[in-house]
Amino acid sequence: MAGKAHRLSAEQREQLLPNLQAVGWSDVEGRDAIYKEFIFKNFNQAFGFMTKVALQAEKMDHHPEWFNVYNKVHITLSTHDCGGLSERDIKMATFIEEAKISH
Ligand code: H2B
Repeated sequence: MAGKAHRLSAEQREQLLPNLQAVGWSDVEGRDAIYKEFIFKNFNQAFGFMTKVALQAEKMDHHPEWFNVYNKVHITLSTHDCGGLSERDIKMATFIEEAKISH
């Protein structure tokens, strides 16, 4: 992804984070990151979702921290390059919400 990542400003946080909190993303304690747990019908659904997210992550050069067992996918988003939340995490979370709807 082009350009250097910057931590979200207070104004950006006020504007952007409530939308994600409303659909189940929460703040990670002790870290500038967001987290959500997804549950699917089975492993095929979960892995299909993960495949979509993985391809997008490669395109964006922005990768989730995630954990999967069977039908559960736990995702943490943060930008390592700037040590916290950036616009890249908001874009990724938004993509993830869209990818989930079609699964
Ligand atoms: N993913 C995330 N989540 N944060 C980053 O800062 C990041 C990344 N940086 N994927 C990218 C890769 C960087 O390490 C490479 C070298 O572009």
